[in-house]
Amino acid sequence: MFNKVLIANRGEIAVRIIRACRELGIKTLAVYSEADKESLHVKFADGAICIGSARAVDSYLNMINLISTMEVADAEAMHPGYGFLAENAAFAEACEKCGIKFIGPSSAIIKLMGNKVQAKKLAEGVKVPVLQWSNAPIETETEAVEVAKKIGFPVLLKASSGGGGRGMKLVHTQAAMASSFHMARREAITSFGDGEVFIEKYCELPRHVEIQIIADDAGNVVHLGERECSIQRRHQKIIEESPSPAVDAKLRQKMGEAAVRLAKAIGYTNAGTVEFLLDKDKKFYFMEMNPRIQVEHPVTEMVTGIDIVKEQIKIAATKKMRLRQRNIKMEGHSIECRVNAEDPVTFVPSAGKITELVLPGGPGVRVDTAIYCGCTISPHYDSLLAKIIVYADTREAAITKMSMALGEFHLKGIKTNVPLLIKIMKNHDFIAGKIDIDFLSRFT
Ligand code: MV4
Repeated sequence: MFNKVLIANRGEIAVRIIRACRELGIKTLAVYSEADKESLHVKFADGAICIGSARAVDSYLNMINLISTMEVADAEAMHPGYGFLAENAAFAEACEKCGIKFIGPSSAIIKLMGNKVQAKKLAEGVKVPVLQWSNAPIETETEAVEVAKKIGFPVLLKASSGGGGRGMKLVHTQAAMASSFHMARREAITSFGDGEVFIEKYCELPRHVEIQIIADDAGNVVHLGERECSIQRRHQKIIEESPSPAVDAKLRQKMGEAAVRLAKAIGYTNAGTVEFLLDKDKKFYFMEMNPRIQVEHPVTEMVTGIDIVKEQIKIAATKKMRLRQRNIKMEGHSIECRVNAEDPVTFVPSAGKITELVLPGGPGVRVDTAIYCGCTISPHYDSLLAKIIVYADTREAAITKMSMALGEFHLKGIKTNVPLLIKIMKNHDFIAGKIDIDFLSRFT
């Protein structure tokens, strides 16, 4: 096992990783920006080193400072969490070259999955369903029109190096294609430094359902079932649950096996998530693979009893895991609500000092957070304050428990989206499990 792990992140996920390390008997080294001197992850870790100023590019995204900190402090491994450098192939490669274990898949896998055209081809190769597409990058507007006519409008233009919904253009008619094509290409160059785009059949009002997988270096791959993540705004999820109200045991097995096939085909290691769209006919289509721990991992932990972060660290250290598919059982129902520092109506971020704080608790209530009474929420980072996760026998009981937990949440000093979350828990479509990726835009 590792002696010391550096946590290249902040906030609740840094605290989550420190807890996993401590259980495994590993020393933890936090890094922090000048804005985070008083942060909980700094107080929790065995040691902490300042790596730069408040702006993320100067600190949490500063690869040179991070690598030299690991060298100086003698950390053998680094956990990137999510966001920041978690999916940066160059950073993973730099760690590999310096003999520092990056806790996640190899840089080659991160690079491979970063290209959505390659990822789709690999998925198709192992019979994982994909939406009808151009089968290759699109080079000219003439080609774009031809392909779109063959597939049938509406279609989506997507950037090969995009992902997470960035760099997509919906095209309804042939007349709109030329300008959309050039716009998509230009945006892809500015945002990702890569103008490659492709075309995909547009899927209307799908659900976002993703499969958690875990793989070791000995070729063992398991899936931990699905998460329903349809309740989102501008690709920021706010409520996730497991199991999905749309997925039964048979569909779960099909989606799980598809995710495992893809992971095996590319020699994936460590934890990962295979993202699917699920259409109204309950047909599923591969979208992308996320090579990182995700914000919403706790709902899977609650229904499977598996500590995914500990598994990540154990696999990185020993190359092996003890998980086998036949031993993995999903039981009960879990829901996560993301409490954000933002206006519940306008979604404008809110920064400042938390002057009063009471967190919910009781049986089946878990709160993953790095906030405390008296702490200051900086405007420099994302607005996630806390994740409230509940566990109960049934979905209905989980919704009741979440309503109670949200009611207990009391915070003064900044605005939060808790009033919005409380409203959603009372919504009849939500209660009936009738949700899709446009739920929130209809709701607000
Ligand atoms: C789509 C789609 C509809 N049709 N592809 C956005 C995230 C990225 N992983 C894929 N995304 C989408 N791809 C086709 N062919 C709709 C979305 C989409 C979406 C997907 C999941 C969760 C939220 C979303 C919000 C808007 C659009």
